[in-house]
Amino acid sequence: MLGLGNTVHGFSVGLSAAGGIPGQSPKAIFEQVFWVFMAIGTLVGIVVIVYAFYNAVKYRDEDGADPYRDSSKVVRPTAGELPGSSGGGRKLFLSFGISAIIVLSLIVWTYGLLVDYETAPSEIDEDLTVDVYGQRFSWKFQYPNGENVTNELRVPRGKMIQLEVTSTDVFHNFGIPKLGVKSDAIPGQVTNAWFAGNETGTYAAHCYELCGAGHATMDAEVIVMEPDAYREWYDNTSAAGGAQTVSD
Ligand SMILES: [Cu+2]
Repeated sequence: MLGLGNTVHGFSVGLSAAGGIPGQSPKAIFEQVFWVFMAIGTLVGIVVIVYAFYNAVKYRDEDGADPYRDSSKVVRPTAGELPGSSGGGRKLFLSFGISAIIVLSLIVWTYGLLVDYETAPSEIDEDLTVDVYGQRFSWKFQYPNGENVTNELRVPRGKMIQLEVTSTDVFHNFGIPKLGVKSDAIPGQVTNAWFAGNETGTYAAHCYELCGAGHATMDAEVIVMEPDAYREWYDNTSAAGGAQTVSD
């Protein structure tokens, strides 16, 4: 179990490292789970459908040639009886066995990944922890240097960003669909979320908890910037004492 967990951990770190991002992006984890389930589901579906067609053709009714028409010639199993000595028992055992192995492996593997998901990456820069406040009907982002921005979150590309999400009034839910972020915003409670933007650009964030008449307009922009441009912006925010930095 431990060994498997480590393997899984190594695999997902390897995947996200390929994208140039330290730690694991939740989006990458869920995409991995989705594609593995999709592949196995498709494979099992093909096997079942092909086998069903094979049997439908093999045991098809050719006029007059069907021995099962004559019920006196058919030996039917009774309730509670395993299929007879013609290999049916082995078939039953095999299909149950293979199904159990597939399902149990998927459960263990998925839970291994979700444990990783629940653990915040340790490499997050303290500078990149942003407090997110939901309030009817806008989002306030507060940076470690005290800078406050409403409805606009700037982050550097290729870095893991930690969000500490809460609300100042009612339940909200902060989500950035394209970046795989979705987090409850609950008054009196802080919910952690983390993500990384691989490509620069502007992404839409919305509120995903019906919170009143302005819910539909409770949107924000997430701007993924080149790290240098971000650093320049951050160092010149009013809360960082941008004017002083210039006079230094
Ligand atoms: Cu809301």
